[in-house]
Amino acid sequence: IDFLTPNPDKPGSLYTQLSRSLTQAIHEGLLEDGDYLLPQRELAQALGVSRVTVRKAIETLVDEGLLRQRQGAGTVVTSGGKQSIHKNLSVLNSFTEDMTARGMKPSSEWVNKVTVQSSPREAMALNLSPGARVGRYTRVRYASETPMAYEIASVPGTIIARAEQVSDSLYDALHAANARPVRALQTMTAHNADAEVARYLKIAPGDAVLYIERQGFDAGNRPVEFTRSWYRGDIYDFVTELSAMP
Ligand code: 16G
Repeated sequence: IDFLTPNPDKPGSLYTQLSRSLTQAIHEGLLEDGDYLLPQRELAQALGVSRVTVRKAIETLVDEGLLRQRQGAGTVVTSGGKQSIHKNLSVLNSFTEDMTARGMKPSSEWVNKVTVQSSPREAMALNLSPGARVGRYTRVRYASETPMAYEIASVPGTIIARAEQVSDSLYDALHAANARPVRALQTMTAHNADAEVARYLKIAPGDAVLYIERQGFDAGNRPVEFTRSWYRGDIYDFVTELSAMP
């Protein structure tokens, strides 16, 4: 229970600290759907804080839909609706496959689908000569009704000649062009959403997002995609399976 204990020397009121650490515990799976919290009085005692602090922290999470109070039965964890999406980093899959595997309905809202001269970044990442043509596919990616990521994918014009060839899934279009990525280099960085990204993801400017760049290579080792994605930091998390070197 120590990790939940608020510290008066740290910034933020005790109850916001407590509601934050409870949220984290739910997101990390330490507290799962259906788990009951200790009764408020016992929780307050165990944490060495007042009952008011505990009550306010719980009320905050009830408002956010992470906890529910059951008449006479106490406080239960209900991640309902705002469940985190876990992603296993070691599998090179598409957004469509990723969401389908989780029982959610993937969809996209197209922002832009064009064939243009590559920017220096794109040319560099795709190993093209400066200004060579690329297809640039800009979408807001939805999981069921929730905007999950804003994404700009660039593909060499030599791989996919006409932008209209891409309809729902980019990886399906690459597969059809015999260029589905089999290997990728990916970097992930913590960002704060700028106004544009925030608008597409329906979050507030400054909110946390995971910015991910993927450079995908096909079986012939050709760079076939350079994709920049901004995933919502509040509902999307990556899980990586690690093993010791042989
Ligand atoms: C994922 C990939 C992205 C890829 C897209 C294809 C990450 C960080 N990025 O969003 O690189 O282009 O899937 O998805 O996972 P699609 O086939 O559904 O269009």
